[in-house]
Amino acid sequence: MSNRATSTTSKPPLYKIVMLGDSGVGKTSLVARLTNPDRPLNHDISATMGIEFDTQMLDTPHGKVKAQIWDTAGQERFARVLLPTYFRKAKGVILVYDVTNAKSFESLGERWMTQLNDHANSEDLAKLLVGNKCDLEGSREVTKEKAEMFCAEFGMEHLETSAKSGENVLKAFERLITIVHEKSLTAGRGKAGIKGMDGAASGGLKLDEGNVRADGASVAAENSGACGC
Ligand SMILES: Nc1nc2c(ncn2[C@@H]2O[C@H](COP(=O)(O)OP(=O)(O)OP(=O)(O)O)[C@@H](O)[C@H]2O)c(=O)[nH]1
Ligand SMILES: [Mg+2]
Repeated sequence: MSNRATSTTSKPPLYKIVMLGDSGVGKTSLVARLTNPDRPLNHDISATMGIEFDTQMLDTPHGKVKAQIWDTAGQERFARVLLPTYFRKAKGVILVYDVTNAKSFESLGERWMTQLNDHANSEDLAKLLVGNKCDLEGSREVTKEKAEMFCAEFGMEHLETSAKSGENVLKAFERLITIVHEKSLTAGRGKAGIKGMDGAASGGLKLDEGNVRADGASVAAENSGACGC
């Protein structure tokens, strides 16, 4: 009885997850669709120039968990500087490509998986591959088979989404957070999550080009203060 009382009143664990992928694949649009499901897609959305994060409560088969979703900049000049901050304490990554843009898919192997391995302990990170813009079937350049071969190589699951129609958007975030939570429970760290962020529902850091140092040093990490993790 007392155990049950404790479990129902305890705070859900909080996990940091990161959106990665080329500029324009729809990372910001996916997060916006998740956090504001009824708002139409904003086609005039501007490229992310730093880091923004939102928190969202999500369901898993093991109860509710809170996801702190870091929406990152796909543009090289921002991403290079910010990568260490993106990956710090992250537990999961959604690798996003655009099903109508073969280059964005090739970038996953050529660029983003390398960055992941360089900056994070890839084995510890839960990963999900997401092919966005599946509403644009007539312009498709990346087949599901190709994406599934990539998943088999790197050991991850695959979903196609549309931030425009909402298809599979909630499912993608719930799937990744379930894998993250299960990894944590298996490792006996179910209550761990990330600490010190409870008060921050959203936040971020915006860079302009003047803030981006050519040597790739993390100006963001020095200046941020946006995150205690
Ligand atoms: N048709 C369609 N368009 C989409 C979809 N998702 C995003 N878009 C459009 O694609 C463009 C780029 O979307 P963003 O969400 O800004 O892309 P991003 O990955 O955040 O880009 P960066 O911030 O530069 O890294 C916008 O014009 C969106 O409206 C989708 O599922 N379907
Ligand atoms: Mg963006």
